[in-house]
Amino acid sequence: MKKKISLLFLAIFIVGIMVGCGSNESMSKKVELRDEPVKSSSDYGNGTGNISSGGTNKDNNTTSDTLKVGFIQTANESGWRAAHTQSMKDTFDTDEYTYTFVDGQGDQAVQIAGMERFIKEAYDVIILDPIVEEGWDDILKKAQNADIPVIVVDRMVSSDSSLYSCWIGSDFEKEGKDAAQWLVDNKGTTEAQNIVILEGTKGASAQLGRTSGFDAVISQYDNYTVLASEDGDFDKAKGKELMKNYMGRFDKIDVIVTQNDNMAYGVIEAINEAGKKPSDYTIISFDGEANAFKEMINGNIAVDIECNPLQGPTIEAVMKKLLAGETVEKKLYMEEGVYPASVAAQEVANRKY
Ligand code: GYE
Repeated sequence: MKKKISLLFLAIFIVGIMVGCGSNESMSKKVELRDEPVKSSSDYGNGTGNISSGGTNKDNNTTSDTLKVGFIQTANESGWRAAHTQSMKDTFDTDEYTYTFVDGQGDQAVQIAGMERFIKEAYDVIILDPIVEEGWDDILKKAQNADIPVIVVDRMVSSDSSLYSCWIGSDFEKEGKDAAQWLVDNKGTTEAQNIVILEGTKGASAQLGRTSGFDAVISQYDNYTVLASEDGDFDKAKGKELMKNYMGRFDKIDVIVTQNDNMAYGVIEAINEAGKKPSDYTIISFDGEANAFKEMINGNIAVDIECNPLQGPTIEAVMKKLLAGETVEKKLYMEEGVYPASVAAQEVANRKY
């Protein structure tokens, strides 16, 4: 009997949710719509001062003659992410567009629900930043059947490229190779070097590319040994825990590769708390946040491989071409560089995120 009653309650609850999904307000409980990024990129580091891309923004414009652009973000896990969200807002939250932002909250199901919503409400364009590469076929087909172009940004989907209009982002494989090449150029090919790697979110393009690119180069040299390469989820606290774990497990660590700056901040804290010095290691990081440049000036990070989050204007230019019926590149890479600590002091003022 008890079981029957609880099943009944469960059924009422599920129907309640489904009915609720019809209205924007209830939908926003699951697919949270946020006008503001929760934090700016400066909130993620150890440094102070607001160095986010800034810009003036207005409330959502909902007149029918503006182009409806829906953007689905991954989450708000890093300074890089905050800068990316801000760049999109600066570009699209203007009089020219009706701009709706969905915070994916690190959950692919929330992202898919966001896509469903934009399809149902007949948006003109959907911009998707997929948390992981797998699992997009069905919803992309749905968007295609509804004739809504989907621009995939930052991370990639593994779906057939006929299912979306184009992709704009970073060459993660190259970033991984650049990191390893810098290491080989600076630490040589004879002295034994033990490496630990802190990987980003499993299955995310940035994790996959940075891991395989680094491995492709470093595996050619016998003096480099990867002791461990484990998941830190692009998260500062998880990165810190993982670094503590590595220090407990391995006696001799020479090189630490953290697949984003956020995890590097956690790594630095873990090393300091263990009574050691970050400068005793070669720490390689990715993203190129201003806070990481400050850490390079402090001697705590050796090199940062840039990953450019300021994609809004590039995405807008491609979107306009697409809507004008022009052909666009199926894959478009952002420009980015490699910044060793030696240039950090002269470059830090130029960092926009
Ligand atoms: O490196 C990391 C963020 O997908 C390139 O995601 C992006 C990565 C970036 O959380 O900081």
